[in-house]
Amino acid sequence: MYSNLIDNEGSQDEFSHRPDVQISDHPVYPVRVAPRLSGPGPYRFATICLATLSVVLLISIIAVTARYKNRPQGNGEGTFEKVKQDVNLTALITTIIKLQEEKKQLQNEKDELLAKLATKVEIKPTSKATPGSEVCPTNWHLFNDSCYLISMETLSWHHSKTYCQMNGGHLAIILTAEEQTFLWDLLPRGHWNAFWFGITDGETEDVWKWVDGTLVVGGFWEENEPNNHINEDCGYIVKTEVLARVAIRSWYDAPCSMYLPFICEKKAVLAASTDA
Ligand SMILES: [Ca+2]
Ligand SMILES: [Ca+2]
Repeated sequence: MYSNLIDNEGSQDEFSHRPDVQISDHPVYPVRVAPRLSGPGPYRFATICLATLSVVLLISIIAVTARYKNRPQGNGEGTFEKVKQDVNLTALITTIIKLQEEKKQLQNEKDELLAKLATKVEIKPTSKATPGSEVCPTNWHLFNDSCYLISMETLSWHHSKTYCQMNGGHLAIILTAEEQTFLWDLLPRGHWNAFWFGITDGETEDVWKWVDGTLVVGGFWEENEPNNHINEDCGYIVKTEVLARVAIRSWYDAPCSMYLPFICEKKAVLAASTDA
């Protein structure tokens, strides 16, 4: 109906069939005809093109989206670099573990060699010893009826204990201020010269015992020691370059696994009689 109303030809026909209207009385205005989408002509062609283009565009978007989703995360080069870094890190960790094992093995071998060496130390009283007097082997120092060795080697507390035992003694047991001062005077000064001696609270925390199993009474601890600061169950004497430090406040506790020189003690022997 609307198409008839706006149809130019149709309008003219209607007026021409009405006797009450003179065509000449009514100027005919040009009427713009609305484009009919379903009709033939360029509009229909454009519509088809537009629809086709939309479908193609839609298919393209779907294809690109699907392809993007199916791609692995990250680009190929980045993934390769990450794998390479992982491999390098694994190799580095393996090397560190291997080196740590070798270090441990070397330390054990060192301890074994030192222990073997200790069994071969010759106990030789000095030739000047008076027959019947107490004497000590070379490099051991006599005090009262004991001999003391200040080691040149460094060992863990437990290995130093074994070393002293294999030399016929034990880690030093220091019972008096005189004995403590005697040993202190033997020790060289240094930045932090520490020496294991025969004291531990390894069995029960804060119950200090000598290596012969007896309880420690008193002692010559530095102020605020022993403090078990980092799980410290073995005792050492320290002598530094600070002259204000004194023998009777020189004990510290430390982790037993530390490698330090140490002090052995054993009974002095009687010099053999030279009488024929
Ligand atoms: Ca402790
Ligand atoms: Ca301590």
